Amino acid sequence: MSNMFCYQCEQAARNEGCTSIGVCGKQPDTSAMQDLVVHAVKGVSQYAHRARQLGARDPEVDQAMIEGLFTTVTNVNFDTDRVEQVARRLGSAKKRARELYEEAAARAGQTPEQLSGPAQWEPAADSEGLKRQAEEIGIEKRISANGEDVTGLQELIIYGLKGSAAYADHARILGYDNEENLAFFHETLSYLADNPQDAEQLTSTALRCGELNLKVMAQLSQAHTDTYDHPQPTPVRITPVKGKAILVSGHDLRDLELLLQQTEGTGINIYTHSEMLPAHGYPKLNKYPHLAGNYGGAWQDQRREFDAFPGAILMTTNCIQEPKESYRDRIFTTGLVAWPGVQHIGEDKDFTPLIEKALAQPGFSEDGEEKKILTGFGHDAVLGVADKVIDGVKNGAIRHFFLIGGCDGAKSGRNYYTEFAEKVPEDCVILTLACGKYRFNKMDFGDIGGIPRLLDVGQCNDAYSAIQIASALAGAFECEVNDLPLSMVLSWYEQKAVAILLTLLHLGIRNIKLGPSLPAFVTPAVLNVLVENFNIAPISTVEEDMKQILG
Ligand code: SF4
Ligand code: SF3
Repeated sequence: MSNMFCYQCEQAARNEGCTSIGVCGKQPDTSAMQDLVVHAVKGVSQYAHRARQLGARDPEVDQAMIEGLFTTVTNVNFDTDRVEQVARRLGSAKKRARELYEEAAARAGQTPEQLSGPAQWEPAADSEGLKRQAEEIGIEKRISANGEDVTGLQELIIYGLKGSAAYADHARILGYDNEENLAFFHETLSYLADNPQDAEQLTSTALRCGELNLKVMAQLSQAHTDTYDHPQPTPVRITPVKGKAILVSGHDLRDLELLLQQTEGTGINIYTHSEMLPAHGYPKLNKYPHLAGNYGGAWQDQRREFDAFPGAILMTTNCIQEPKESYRDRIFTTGLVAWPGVQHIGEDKDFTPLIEKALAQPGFSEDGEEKKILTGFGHDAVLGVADKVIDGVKNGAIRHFFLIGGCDGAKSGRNYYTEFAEKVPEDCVILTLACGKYRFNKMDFGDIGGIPRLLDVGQCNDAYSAIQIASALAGAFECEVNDLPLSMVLSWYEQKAVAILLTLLHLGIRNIKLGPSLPAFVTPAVLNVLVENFNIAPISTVEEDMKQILG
């Protein structure tokens, strides 16, 4: 057995799995503790699912499950001690869920089931004990017992749930919860706890996770638009403004809002980084005059860019990389993100240490030359000009739509997406979302009859908006989404992308092109099923793919 085994993201070593240290920087101890967290979450859900069926639930149990899953998403938490705390909290949540179940069963006059598997797990007294427990339940153990196909399918489901848990957590932070969605999380985790073997059933459950993710993304979209209004097309400055500065990365709009409030009148300018860019499109965030602009590119460039940033930095979610010494004392984490030794802003969201750090830094000494890009093309904004778009298609001004979206990453093969965007013919429109857009979002694509050729729909979770746009177009043309002049050329990196992919498959979307490489946990047998049913294909060359799409 290797020191660790993880193959949940696109960076998996040799496209097989990381076995001595994560390519992302995850250490074996952290990896083991994360395996244990996933195991513990399953145990919690075995009880919580049964309790729910008898009408009993506890928000703290639900929260522990959601946060447990989110903690193990790629590039979120690298701090073994913190992950251990999460595991221990899940131990308590399991105890609570068990009581809930047993009390509810007693009320209903039933004898509670004696549950086996993860439900039996009790946290060991010390870290070493936890590590030994983790060794017993690692992925490699399951591969030897269940084979690669079944394990891969089980993991596909877990990764989809992890992605959805991240979105559910963002919604929950804004006060949006959904009983039906939580019930599905518990039910599916409880199903996995039974170590299911039927490949067909596992595949259909994975697609049901896609359906769950659609609902969760819809809820998050509503949370965002209810709280911050519908995004509007908004020019965003991408060059610095003279003065003190804080850079905010990740996906959590609430953290950004709180920071904007706490920095009002301090003279500090706030810049968005990576997945925070779409925040500028929301009227109730953009109203703050000190939300000055967007800085840098996607997550994998952060070590160079944070180094050069003359202020303090806040990571609200993934993707964090190992901080360089040069900025280790001016980067902060909050929420579920953590890196050992990096200062963490707790649940009180008192950003004072971050603000003080920013004030002690030099800030930008002068204004950069003014340059702007556009964001804020959520479904409300795009559907607001639907008539124009539909006319454009009918009169031949718009030939085709390309959704070029997804995660960015470090692999050189990702140049494909830059090149693809460059080669999209001038009578075609590009929709984009998530952090993959940084490969091309500073290029000038011009417009077609006043409609910009590049429409930034938002964060990865705004795949919901893209789906709304596609459905509305299909409605207008009285056809299926698959029959629209629309092609999806997607890039994946972490588990939110897995969840979104499952959503698209659940919706029956065919002909997706996926890169830069296919997931290591999708075995050839499983891939065959996906190809047969959905004609999903790995990206090849830009020329070939473009020719195939446009005929
Ligand atoms: Fe490797 Fe990705 Fe797992 Fe990190 S998250 S250890 S890079 S497979
Ligand atoms: Fe990017 Fe990490 Fe996935 Fe929300 S920030 S998309 S990779």
